[in-house]
Amino acid sequence: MFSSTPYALHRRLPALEGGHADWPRLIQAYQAMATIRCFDKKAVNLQRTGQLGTYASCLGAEAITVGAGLALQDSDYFVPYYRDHATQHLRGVPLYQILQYWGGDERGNAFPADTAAARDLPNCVPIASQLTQAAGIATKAKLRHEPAAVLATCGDGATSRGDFYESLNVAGVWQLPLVLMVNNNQWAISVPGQLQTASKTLAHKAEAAGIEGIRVDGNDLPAMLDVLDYALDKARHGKGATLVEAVSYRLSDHTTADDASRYRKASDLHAAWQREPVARLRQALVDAGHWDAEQEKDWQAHCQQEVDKAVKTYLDQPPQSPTDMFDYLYANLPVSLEKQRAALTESAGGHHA
Ligand SMILES: Cc1ncc(C[n+]2csc(CCOP(=O)(O)OP(=O)(O)O)c2C)c(N)n1
Ligand SMILES: [Mg+2]
Repeated sequence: MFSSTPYALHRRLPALEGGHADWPRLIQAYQAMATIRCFDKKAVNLQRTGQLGTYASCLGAEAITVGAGLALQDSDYFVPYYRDHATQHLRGVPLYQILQYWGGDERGNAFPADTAAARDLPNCVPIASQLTQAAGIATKAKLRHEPAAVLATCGDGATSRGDFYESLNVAGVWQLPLVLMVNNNQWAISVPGQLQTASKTLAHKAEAAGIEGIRVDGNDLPAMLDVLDYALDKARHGKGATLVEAVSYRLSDHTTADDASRYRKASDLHAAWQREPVARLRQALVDAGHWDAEQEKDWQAHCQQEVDKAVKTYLDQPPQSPTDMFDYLYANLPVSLEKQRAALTESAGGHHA
């Protein structure tokens, strides 16, 4: 059971005390982390070979994004940012749809209706704007007395935006069932943490809003589960909002459109790899006798198969209709766009309309 020491970094690894660990859940978490790492590598390769658009890697964020997926319940709401591929997948979005989204295809955002993802929002490109939307969903959940939590995520750079402070403020004053989780991966594109804020930690930003702020080692999956289980449960039971700062390190470029070697020291990157989350959890499972080399080999083969299947499904999709850019934007199209849609349909000779 997690109990918060204000702003101390919560950690569980490398030592996992045997009796208290939920081994089946940790194994499931490790498998999901290995799957998303395999997916991530393939997605970057697809972009490099012209088969995917610009892609934001989640390398180094696996414990955060998988922790979120496992701590959320189906009746909760998830409001993601663009490095949350594993959470989306665990909520029910197939991997091929995640590729579709990053391939610029709106159909990737039509999450399957029979999954938890159906209540979630798609990615929001303007930094931090998703947080005010999450506060709105949390307000709805509270007014309707739903026993549900809203989890919204963002990066460290997003915490400098007005939307972030507005969301925190309203979460505090209205006691919203909101958990706001920051993936502090130390960089906002080329801006390092020390140029982002003079705040002692990002979790301290909760203080002015009158809500609880917790710092957790974002490379430590069991610690992530402790904190998210606690904060989401608190939200579901009407006990208020939490700001979670998950401290990680972005092991990738910002996106495939970036080259981090131009501003990040190779020695910093090398040091960060020593703390990376996937190997850390695997080692803890192996040390405790809950994972071995054979299971690892089988699971890696399974991951590769799943990812290859997803890539094939993605590449085999018929092209999207050009009218999708209108049809996925509004429930009722404004008159001016009706005209543009009709003109497009006409110029396309009626194809795909
Ligand atoms: C309002 C707004 N300003 C600028 C951008 C361009 N932009 C995209 S990602 C990014 C950095 C965000 O950094 P952070 O919040 O730390 O998230 P990370 O990418 O590190 O996970 C910026 C400035 C944007 N998308 N929206
Ligand atoms: Mg960042």
